[in-house]
Amino acid sequence: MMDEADTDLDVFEQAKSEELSPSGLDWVALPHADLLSVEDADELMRWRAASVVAIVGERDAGKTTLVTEIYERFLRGPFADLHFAGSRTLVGFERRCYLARLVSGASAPDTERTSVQAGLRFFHLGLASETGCGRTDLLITERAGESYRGARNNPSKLSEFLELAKARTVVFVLDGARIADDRMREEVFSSVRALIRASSETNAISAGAEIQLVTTKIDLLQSQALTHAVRALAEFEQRIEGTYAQRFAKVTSWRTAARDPSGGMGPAFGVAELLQSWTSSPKALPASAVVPELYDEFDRFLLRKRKA
Ligand SMILES: Nc1nc2c(ncn2[C@@H]2O[C@H](COP(=O)(O)OP(=O)(O)OP(=O)(O)O)[C@@H](O)[C@H]2O)c(=O)[nH]1
Ligand SMILES: [Mg+2]
Repeated sequence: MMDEADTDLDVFEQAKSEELSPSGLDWVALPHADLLSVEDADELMRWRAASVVAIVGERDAGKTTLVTEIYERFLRGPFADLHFAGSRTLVGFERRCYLARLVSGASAPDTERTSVQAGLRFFHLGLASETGCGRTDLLITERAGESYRGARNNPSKLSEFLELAKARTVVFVLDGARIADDRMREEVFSSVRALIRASSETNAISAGAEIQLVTTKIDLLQSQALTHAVRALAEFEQRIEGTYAQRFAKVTSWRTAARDPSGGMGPAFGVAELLQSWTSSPKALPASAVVPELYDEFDRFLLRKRKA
């Protein structure tokens, strides 16, 4: 029997296989499709008018689940009267959806905790209206809740949160699970109140931005025994809306259950309306943006085009 070392080499076959696997130099690098870095997001905004939605909230508040459930809805077809028109972060969405799917083998849907080390990242969503006219691109932030802890008592830290200055919509997420808990409710309110006050005092958020109070996990606040908690939440929302209505373009409140594990509230409860608001709120210039003096007709044409 001929052993392997004695086998003749077929040079023609070898040449053919080299043709099929060209040298590394000819390979085309595909986009990584994971979440975008700040540089990637800036690059995208240079050629597309994207709106930044900053999602701010404590650890475990339900920030990542809220965003990934929007993507999950689009996998099934149009959602919130909008069509999915593409995403530069498909892999990032898929990775974060994995634990919520049956295929993960988990006994209940879950979301992996966002890593503090990853810093600020962006999900990208391209959306088109059902009528087919007009496309909107959203850049939605992903940052670990732990990162915002330090800023509560130290307003000077807010300038490190680039997303606040860039955002046209700033979502302050209130964890419904903690609002349901008599021992934690006041801490949730005072934490969000402190962040909004500090952002307002330091001009960290553009005056043209919309501020949204979004309570997640509303499925955990449905029991009759928790009507006092829901009342306290409504009072908190009214107080914030009253205090900051003149300071920002809009202050609004929302209740969602992006993923009720019992299924009682249906998928993505309250999320469609929220998504629609992100695609239709007024355009805000970043706090730091200064429009230079415009001299010639081309500059003025650009300005008229932006306003149109
Ligand atoms: N009951 C209920 N649980 C939810 C809902 N949405 C999210 N959760 C759960 O809340 C937990 C935290 O969700 P995440 O989305 O990871 O929270 P996060 O704010 O991104 O947390 P960090 O990444 O640590 O900042 C997960 O176990 C989710 O399954 C909901 O609508 N209802
Ligand atoms: Mg997260």
